[in-house]
Amino acid sequence: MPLSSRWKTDLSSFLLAGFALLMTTSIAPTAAHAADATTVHTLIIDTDPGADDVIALLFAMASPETLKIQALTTVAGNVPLAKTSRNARLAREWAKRPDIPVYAGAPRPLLRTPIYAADIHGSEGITGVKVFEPKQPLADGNAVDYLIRTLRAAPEKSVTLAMLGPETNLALALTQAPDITRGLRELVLMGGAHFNGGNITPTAEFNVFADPHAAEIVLKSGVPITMLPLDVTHKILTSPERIARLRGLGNQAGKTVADILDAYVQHDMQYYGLPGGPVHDATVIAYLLQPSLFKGKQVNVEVDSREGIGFGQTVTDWYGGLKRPANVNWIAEGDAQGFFDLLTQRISRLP
Ligand SMILES: [Ca+2]
Repeated sequence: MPLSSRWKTDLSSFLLAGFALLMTTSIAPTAAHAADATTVHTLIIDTDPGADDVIALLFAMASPETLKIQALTTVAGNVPLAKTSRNARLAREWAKRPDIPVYAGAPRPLLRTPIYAADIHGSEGITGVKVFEPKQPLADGNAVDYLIRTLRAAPEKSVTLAMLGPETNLALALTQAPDITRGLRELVLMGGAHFNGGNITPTAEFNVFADPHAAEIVLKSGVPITMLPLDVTHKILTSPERIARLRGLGNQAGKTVADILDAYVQHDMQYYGLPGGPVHDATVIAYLLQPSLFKGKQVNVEVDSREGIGFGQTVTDWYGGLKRPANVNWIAEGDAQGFFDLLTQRISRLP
């Protein structure tokens, strides 16, 4: 190798090393992004309804003073995309929020074979209630394009993205337009499992397992991330009294949520031997509304995206043994009664 080209190689290695160092440094969030109870969020909700998604969406749409919802974006997950999109529109209709557009996004994961969860959420994706075709259609255009366009136009660090399904839409947006991280304030996502173990394999949680490659892209994005994993959602369980309070509100939404929960929690109570069922995605909304209900820790989280027994596992370095930069505020504890009090109070506002 001539001297000049060797020098060039050394220079590019040096530059690459510098870039890698910069990237590593930028992964660490600048601060714990736990918002306080009065924080107003400009919010996009990415979702795959899903019984618990529908409850989360009603919860969020009933909180307009805190959550300025710009759009719902849908993704294939619990059921195929046409049904998750229909269910998001149903939730919008039930909450009487025609002002919120619904954009359909990715119909399948990045690389893996699509999987669904009809055994938990029913073939229509919502348990315990009759589904129908809502009046208001989808918004024109694709959710991925919507995310890119909106985040590019947004002021720096202004948009919170709540993610309630597989993370395919944001992964596609980040791949096509890496600059969109600038517009993001925080990602708050339901996903992953560490202390609890998985719910789709012994180690993997459904949202991450349904698209591990997308989760890997999102976790490496450098955007501040809060994750609500099974570790916390399996501690916030329904009880007959908690469901009865929702049913007793006297409005249609309270009855709908109670009907969905009565059917939805049966599988998990039986399978895990729990005294009640988790309402996974709704914890994301509770965290946005009242973060003091939750406790977590800044840790390094990586995804096993190799097909094998650990496929889709979130490898959560709770004790910091790997000495890698923290990229996630990992929520491990939550106030179950506080969660159900807040949910019930907000659902009472709906028709
Ligand atoms: Ca979901």
